[in-house]
Amino acid sequence: MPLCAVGCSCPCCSLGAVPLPPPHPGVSPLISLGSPTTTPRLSPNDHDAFLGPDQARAFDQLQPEESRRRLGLIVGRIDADGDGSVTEAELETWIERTRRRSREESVKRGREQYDRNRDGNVGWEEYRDETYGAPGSDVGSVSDPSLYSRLAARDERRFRAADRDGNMAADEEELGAFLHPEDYEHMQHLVAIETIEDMDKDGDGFIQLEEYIGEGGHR
Ligand SMILES: [Ca+2]
Ligand SMILES: [Ca+2]
Ligand SMILES: [Ca+2]
Repeated sequence: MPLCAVGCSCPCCSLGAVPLPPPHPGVSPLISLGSPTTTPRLSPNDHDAFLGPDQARAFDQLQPEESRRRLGLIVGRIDADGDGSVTEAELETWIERTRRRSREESVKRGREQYDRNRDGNVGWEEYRDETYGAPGSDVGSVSDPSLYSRLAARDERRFRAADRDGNMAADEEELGAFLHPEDYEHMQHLVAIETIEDMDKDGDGFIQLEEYIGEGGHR
């Protein structure tokens, strides 16, 4: 997988200190730790995967020199066998570890925010009341109440799908599936449904080319 998109202005693209690899027999390294020779390629969408969302945001605030220095340190950690090159397998391991760490931190924040009675689980009503307000509560500041209730209904559907034991309380694993359904096999059908709902602007149940282009075709 390439690392940087040509022309990307993100500080991550100061990976100019990390040249792309020369042709290599057998396992091809993705990154060689040597003198800069090539403009690296990293899709902006890969920044979160590579750094994790929190660190990616932090890197956005850095001066190019500092981000280059820190990225060099990170690349050294990705190079697990220390041979000076990063292989696809090493990068996959790194990205999976970054995703897992980000998910764990997100779930921890979710529990702190939503588990109001501190029983260790996030009940549906705890989440709903924290996010949308209790039924009948004043939502006067909401400009579109019908949208509000649609979003709540959609969240409830996802919560029920994540709540595998059906007790309407999300333990750590269930909260992970609720907050990050894309990472859970049993949530994939719902991810597909939600994606279609988001893109199917005319509600005919199909995604027309124009609807697709409108959502993601500008990539
Ligand atoms: Ca609770
Ligand atoms: Ca449960
Ligand atoms: Ca449509």
